[in-house]
Amino acid sequence: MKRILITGGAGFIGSTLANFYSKEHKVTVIDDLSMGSISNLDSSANLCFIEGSVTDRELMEKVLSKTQFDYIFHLAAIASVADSVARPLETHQINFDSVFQLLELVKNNQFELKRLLFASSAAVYGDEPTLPKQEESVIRPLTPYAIDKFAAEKYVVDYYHLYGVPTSAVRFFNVYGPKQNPESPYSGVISIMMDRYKKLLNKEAIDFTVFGDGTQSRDFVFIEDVIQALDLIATSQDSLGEVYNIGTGKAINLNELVSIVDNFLGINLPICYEDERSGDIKHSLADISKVTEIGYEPNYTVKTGLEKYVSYELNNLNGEDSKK
Ligand code: UD2
Repeated sequence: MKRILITGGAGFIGSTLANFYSKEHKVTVIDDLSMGSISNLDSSANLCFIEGSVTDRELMEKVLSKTQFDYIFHLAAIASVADSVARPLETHQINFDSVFQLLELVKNNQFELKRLLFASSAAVYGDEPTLPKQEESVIRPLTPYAIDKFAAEKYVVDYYHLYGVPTSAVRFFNVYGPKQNPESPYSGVISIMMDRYKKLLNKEAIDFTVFGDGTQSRDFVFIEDVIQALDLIATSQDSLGEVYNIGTGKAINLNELVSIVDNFLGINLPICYEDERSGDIKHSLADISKVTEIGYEPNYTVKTGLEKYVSYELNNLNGEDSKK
């Protein structure tokens, strides 16, 4: 039984990872519940939840000096680019300082650790247009969020090369799936779209706002494939001190997304087209050859992933109805 620490473990990706590992392993989750929710976590005797911030040095020191972990996934972050532009200093403390502090605490306290895995972002590539993005492509971080992710990622891999702390980093492309929070206008576009479909099925008058003409494309990767990639990277020896793109290697535009779900449900989601968002990039696509070399293979196309996600949401809707 492995001992696993997941920071940000009540959020979308973190909670899915925590639920996956807690079936067979001991999982500790630290989360300040700023975006995540305890209800995302399965109730399991293997799961221990600590409410707190990764910036709280005393708390982190206590946790890391008490238990020797096998794996640490550092997913806690303020994931909103817009928030980082509005509050660069505050978000820097969470998106960068907490990582640096964690590295030091791990170096001094964790002696059995097999891997510390840090979640970075495709945001580090910025608006340089060459596609697909390879890990060695031009890095052009354009926002405090992207700068912090890139700097933190560099420290993470350097701690392996300089001090032998076993680390890896991943750059998430556009992850989607159940439990993604649609509350902010800057939440993942698929979570917002799904929210609008649910409202439409509940006969609420809504439309889905598309910024631009809907031809912008992204490499949308289903959460289950992300979990597969994280587990492979954490347990591979070849990934020590390395950074990996996590995507599918295929891109799709927003209009196509809507037509997949429209066809699946046999309804038409009303779309309201508005001006393009400033700072939006037109296209994004991952080259996933590096992670493929250690055995990753996406199991979901965007169509099969979306259909699974929609089916999950429909089951939940029916569950809510039958409770009424
Ligand atoms: C993703 C990340 C962001 C950053 C960025 C780096 C998410 C949620 N965001 O932003 O953190 O890493 O990549 O490039 O993963 N859109 C709409 N309607 C909506 C919401 C969004 O049309 O209600 C558009 C949006 O303007 C954009 C596209 O959908 O063109 C995708 O938006 P997103 O926020 O899901 O993801 P992205 O790639 O802009």
